[in-house]
Amino acid sequence: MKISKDQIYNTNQKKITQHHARFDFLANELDASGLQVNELVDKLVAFQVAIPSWALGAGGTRFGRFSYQGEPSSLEQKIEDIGLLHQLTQTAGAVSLHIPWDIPEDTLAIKEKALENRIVFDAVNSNTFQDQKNQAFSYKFGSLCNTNKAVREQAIAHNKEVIKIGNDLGSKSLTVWLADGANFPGQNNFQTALSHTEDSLKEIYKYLPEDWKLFIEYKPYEPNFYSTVIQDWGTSFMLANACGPKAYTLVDLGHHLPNTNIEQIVATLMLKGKLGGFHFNDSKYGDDDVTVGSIKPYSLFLIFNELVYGIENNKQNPYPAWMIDASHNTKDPLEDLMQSLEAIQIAYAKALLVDQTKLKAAQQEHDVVACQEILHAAYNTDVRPLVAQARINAGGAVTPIETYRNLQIRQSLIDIRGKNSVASGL
Ligand code: LRH
Ligand code: MN
Ligand code: MN
Repeated sequence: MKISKDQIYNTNQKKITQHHARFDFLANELDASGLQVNELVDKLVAFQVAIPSWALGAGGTRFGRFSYQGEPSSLEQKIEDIGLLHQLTQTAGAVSLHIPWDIPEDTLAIKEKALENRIVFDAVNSNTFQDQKNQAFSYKFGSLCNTNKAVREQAIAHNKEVIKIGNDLGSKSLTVWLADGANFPGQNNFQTALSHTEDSLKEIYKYLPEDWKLFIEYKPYEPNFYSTVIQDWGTSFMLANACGPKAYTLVDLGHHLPNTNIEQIVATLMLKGKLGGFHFNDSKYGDDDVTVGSIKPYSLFLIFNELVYGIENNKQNPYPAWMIDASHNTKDPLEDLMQSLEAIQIAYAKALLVDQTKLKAAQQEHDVVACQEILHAAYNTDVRPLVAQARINAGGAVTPIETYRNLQIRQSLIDIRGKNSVASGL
């Protein structure tokens, strides 16, 4: 199903007078402080975030999963859902596939479906954290780190296969996240596990097409609760350096121990030109995968402040690949993703407001209070009219969730797909 441009336009008309009043008020203020409002809006229009193929259905925990009606049950339907998100928000122009959860059966048909929905293929994700049917060896005791060479070879072969699938679709990057680790002390030899992982990643790297990137994701714990081989950004960074210039670290916001200074990690990686990819979500305790900006919006702003600084100043760092990596246990996944996209745009817009020249001067003067005031001035600005204006300029909805509800999109999806459809994935 698709939303017509007229439907969006007509719904927008009910909101547009109010929006203009809010936008003009903010634009005047920003203009007075020397900001180029049009440039800000253009930057927001250009900011696109990939939606993972596993985020379109209801997620769950190991205690249960409560399905959501009208869930997409094929990759085609998932791409259609991303198409809907993109029509409403104009921010979700890419999909990130997880293999083998979402193997395209007919590559040409999938490419066509994506094109129809104006969706491009972002990073492809390999999966060596679960055993698949008809697999010769188990990953129970690790994949790329396994002490058994045959297991490592199987995991390397899978990654090569994922690269091949991605290449056929037009992807340009592979994300590797490993669950490899140990549940108990003594189970693994740390050095052996790390060496095997490095050697295996180098094998995968060798197979990477010239214009591809390899993203190495880290995570401190889970599913292994004593140690994880690629536990932190330092390990990922070291492995990326060992692989070569096309390998980068991927930061997932939920993959840090509580109170980790993620913005500092971002700054360090960008300075070294090694921040390749980014997974957005929010977290209270661990890898909670809750809606972006729902728990720590100020942290998200501080992280974006470093991203904006890095994009501006660290030409040695490629433009990062953005993806939402969240799970939807109680909400309509599409509504949840719209909330996440809005939170990302808000944090980005606020970071764009930071007066970098003044901040530098205040830092130079050791004026700590002024430094903090400059960040607060940006953070406390209500930038929602800017974000809405970016959507309007791109042909999206002034208020995406309200429009989605008014147009009764979920009901239409249930009518088409039924109440009991189930999405593949986590
Ligand atoms: C691991 C992870 C990784 C993906 C996804 C399913 O926790 O963040 O990025 O494989 O979850
Ligand atoms: Mn992730
Ligand atoms: Mn995760």
